[in-house]
Amino acid sequence: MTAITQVHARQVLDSRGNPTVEVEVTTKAGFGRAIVPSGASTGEHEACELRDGNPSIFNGLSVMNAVNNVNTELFERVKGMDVQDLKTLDMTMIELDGTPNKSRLGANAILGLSMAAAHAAANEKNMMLWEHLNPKASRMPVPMMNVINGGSHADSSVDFQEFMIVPLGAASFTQALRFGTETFHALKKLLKEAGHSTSVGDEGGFAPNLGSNEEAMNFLVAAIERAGYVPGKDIAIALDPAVSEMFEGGMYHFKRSGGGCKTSDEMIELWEKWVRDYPIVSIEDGLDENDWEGWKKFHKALGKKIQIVGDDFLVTNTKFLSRAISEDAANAILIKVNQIGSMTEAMDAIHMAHDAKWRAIVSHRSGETEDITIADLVVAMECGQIKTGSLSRTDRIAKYNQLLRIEEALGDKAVYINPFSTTE
Ligand code: 2PG
Ligand code: MG
Repeated sequence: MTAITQVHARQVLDSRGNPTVEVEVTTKAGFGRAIVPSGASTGEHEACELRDGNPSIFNGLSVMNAVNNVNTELFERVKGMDVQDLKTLDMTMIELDGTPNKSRLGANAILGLSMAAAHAAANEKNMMLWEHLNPKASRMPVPMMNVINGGSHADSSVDFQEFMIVPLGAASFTQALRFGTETFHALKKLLKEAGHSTSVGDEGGFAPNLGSNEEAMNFLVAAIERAGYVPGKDIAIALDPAVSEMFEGGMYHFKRSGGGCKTSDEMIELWEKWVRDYPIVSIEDGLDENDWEGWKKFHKALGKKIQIVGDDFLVTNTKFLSRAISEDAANAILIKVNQIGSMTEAMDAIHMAHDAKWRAIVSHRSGETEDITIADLVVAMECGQIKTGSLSRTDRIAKYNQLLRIEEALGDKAVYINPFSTTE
């Protein structure tokens, strides 16, 4: 009953208008469909996103080779396999690929099939995906909502990529979504009043040309207050400056704001100052992805006060994560399914983090679609935090709407916990 009978992939578009892979998996009693996301500020050690590279077609970004790999080689291999055994399915595909970073068949091909198979397995049982993956799950995630977009996600004068609001004082996910949305609208009014543009960047957050990175922080705090909330108590701030993008020749360059450059130690000093001045609970990729010594210092300086998250630094990879755990180089990992290229490996990274008492935050990519797999994944894995963009654009809202459905399905069982209320 649970054997895979059909697999079909096609090329579709993501939220930036770039091609990506959609996969459908069919069994006798089930059907699943999934679309693979795509990043802009990608980590150096991410799994390989296979693109065709023909400059005259979709600027080289078409994914027909990955699509064909799903429809031929991968389908041939997984045909007849048990869709309920995701681990074996994923390991089989990884083995068939045979490279360390999935560069032969494409991480986008393998992940598309992996996610679609998970949906088909849930569909066979007539369950929501989260429930199929973990029927005991009850913890809803606290969202990190990226309401000001800069860096590689916008054409603005802001160097840092993501300024996020975190409604940690809400009583439920549904209420958190309201807190965040009201703050988003308050921010829009404040920006308008100050004569700034309210057009949005890749993740649906505003992308104004501000005088400095600090000005973005001041706008966030003012928006939280304007919406009637208490900064730090009801709504805190999380940052993803994604500074690997600013790192060149051993220095961090503030090119967009014209703020000169800084050394690794000076970046840590900047973060210490910001943590003193603003209600910050989390900083992701505050240093370059290869600056291991810097990360250790950074963690030593601030790891007791705030969450220090490795994204480009750890690329959802247990190899990097285990090193970071043993070297005390951070205290949390961002989980992006396409950084590693299969559901099983992403879940392994979450387990490894939790076993080490680290936090794991499930995340979207800047290039997204209507696919909502990560909303179910974060609940199933009981991570307690999700990063999935701003409060505009359907590619971001789709995940929030799915979380509303999940919270409703959980009913009285749903719990919403402030992950920052206890210091670990
Ligand atoms: C990040 C992500 C998602 P991208 O850096 O965390 O917000 O961006 O997908 O471009 O890597
Ligand atoms: Mg990041």
